[in-house]
Amino acid sequence: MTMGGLTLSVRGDVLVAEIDHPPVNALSALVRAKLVEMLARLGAEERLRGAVITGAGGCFIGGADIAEFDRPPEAPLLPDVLAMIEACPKPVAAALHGAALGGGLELALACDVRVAEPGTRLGLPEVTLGLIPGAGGTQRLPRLCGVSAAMRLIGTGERLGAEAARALGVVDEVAADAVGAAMARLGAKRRVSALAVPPEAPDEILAAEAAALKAGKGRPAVRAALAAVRNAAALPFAEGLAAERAAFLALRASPEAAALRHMFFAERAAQRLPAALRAAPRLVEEVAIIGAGTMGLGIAQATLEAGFGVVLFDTDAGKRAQAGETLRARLAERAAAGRIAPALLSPLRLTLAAGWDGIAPADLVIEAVFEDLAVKREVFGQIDLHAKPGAVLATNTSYLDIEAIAAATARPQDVLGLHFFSPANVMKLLEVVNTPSAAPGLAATGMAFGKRLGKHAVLCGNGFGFLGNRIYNAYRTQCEFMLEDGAWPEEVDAALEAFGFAMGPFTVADLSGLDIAWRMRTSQAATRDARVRHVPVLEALCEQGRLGRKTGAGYYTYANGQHSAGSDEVVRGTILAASAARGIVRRTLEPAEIVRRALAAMVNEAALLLAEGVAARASDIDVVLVHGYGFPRFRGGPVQWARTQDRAALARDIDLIEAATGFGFRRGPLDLLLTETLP
Ligand code: T1G
Repeated sequence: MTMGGLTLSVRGDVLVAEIDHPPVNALSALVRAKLVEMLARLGAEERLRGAVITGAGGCFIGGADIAEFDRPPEAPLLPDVLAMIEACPKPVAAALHGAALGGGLELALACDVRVAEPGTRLGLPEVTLGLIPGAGGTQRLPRLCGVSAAMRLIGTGERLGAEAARALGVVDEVAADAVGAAMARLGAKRRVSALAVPPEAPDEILAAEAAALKAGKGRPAVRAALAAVRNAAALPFAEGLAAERAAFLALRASPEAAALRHMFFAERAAQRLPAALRAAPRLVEEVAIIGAGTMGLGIAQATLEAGFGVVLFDTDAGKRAQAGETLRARLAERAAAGRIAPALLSPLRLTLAAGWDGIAPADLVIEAVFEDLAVKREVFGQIDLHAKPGAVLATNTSYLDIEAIAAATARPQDVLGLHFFSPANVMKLLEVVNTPSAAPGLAATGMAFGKRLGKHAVLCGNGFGFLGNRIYNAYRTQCEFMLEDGAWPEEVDAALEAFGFAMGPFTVADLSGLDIAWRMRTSQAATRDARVRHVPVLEALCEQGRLGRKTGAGYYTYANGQHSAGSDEVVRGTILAASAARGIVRRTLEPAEIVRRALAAMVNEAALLLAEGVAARASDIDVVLVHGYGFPRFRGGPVQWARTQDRAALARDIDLIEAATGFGFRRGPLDLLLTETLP
């Protein structure tokens, strides 16, 4: 019998309750109500000796319904439903497969028996949403696996495999027929809440706590989760449960939890192409990569690790051979560390092409050569001559005009931008840059390829700097204005790192090398409008040989790989000269002003990008900035941050940056950015 959300059937004398609530059987209010009805039926029918709860489709239960967290809690509450399972006089088992996460695992922990199919992933990932388990997970899990293991699992949100869960005592058995095995195990009630927490050496617990705090960067949810788990060993179950619930409800209402929920849904929304671009992607199995430099190597590694065949071509035979050795060594290392399947190495699907004809079998060709339009056009002329018809021709350019590159071929309809971020085998972001001349399915092919690489692929229009670099340039330009206005590099960096950025803009600039921007700015100098405010500090530092960390000095000085706490007299002298040349009377900038001006620059540029159609949706911008530019995830990205700000204050901040920028400033449509909902 299907009750919408739950299908009941009777096998022998056991009631089988299959949760059927696509796509992940989230424990919505409907499902919770059906579970209560199921328990009533179990108790009422004499012939039934117990029940097995399982999930339809690809997983057991993907968790509580995250979409419900923006609304007031709705009865029956999950903790109450789980209490009813434990209070039920008849045994209830959980048969797990696919994923048993969050509230899903908590439901299983409230059962008397847990059996998992091989391949099941189990976990309590609530801290990744700025929460803690809110349905008894922090109290029941330690009673099965001990406090230190529970701290590691709950404090990091990591997921366990079925065998590891059995070894920890979290599941009783791993069986291919989890439902059958669970039925066989139905016997006396075994309430987890009645178990004692296994005793452990205090230093075990301290070590686990320290590790989880470090992994979670000490975020509030991690601290709360660890405190809740500690309670399991210190308080009676009911008290520990009440404390857990109170902590959960407080976090659920926090801006950080809202931001992390926003990121969860924004990452998934980014996978959805606008209707006009939705089409079947082309089949891609063989990928040719042109250029065996840092980016080409990183892209090749990511592509091999995702199971594609790779042809790597570089005109330099030495570079090609070296690249082959490096790739083989890297993948062997990754397999030995258990990060990739060893089968990928036997045999490694890597071919080093000695000539352009080697790219002929490729379904996708990715160019990763020097960032110069003439060079890229020349390479695309060759690709056009040798790639098979129907192959997708992609450029890894980070800001050049895709259409200008495509024009070097006779097939612009097959040319796409695939902007990877360095190191390409590590960074999760991929900008998929579409052009108006692209054939149907081309963008879909890029997005599907990115997803198979395990990346957050985000669709972009073909505008200068696409999404991330355009916004980051606006942010960094505003920060350079602040140097002239009165701040030192270390003050700007410190304010933005306190906000949550992994590194401030001047530390980043030194790390990536000032010469990248120097080359671009020098090339643009002749055509730059003299009325546009331009801060000449970076060029002045480069002219003094200060290219950043790699030369031992940039905005900071470097010794033994560490950067100096502050800027030195050379940098300060250069900045003072710039301020004087512009007639600026320097003033102190407080951290709050630094943050608001820097963020306003991002928000304003985001509004322009959305209005220009370079961004398909506002939340895509958050995915780009969090996954490509170190924007703190717990803030949810610049758009989510802007939505939490007082509108008038935000408008005043944009007035500030408009005044600081002067000629050429373009104000973006803030309302459009802040009211757009996820399509
Ligand atoms: N709630 C609502 N929607 C969810 C969801 C959830 N828990 N999980 C997934 N979805 C949607 C998702 O938005 C997408 O929607 C579709 O399902 C497929 O997701 C009380 C408080 C289960 C491993 O953190 O890890 O329980 O875009 O693309 O790759 O203590 O989804 O198609 O419209 O990710 O096959 C804790 C989150 C919640 C697990 C499946 N649980 N989900 O991966 O599909 S808080 C989690 C996942 C909680 C309790 C606490 C994965 C998955 P759309 P997908 P997938």
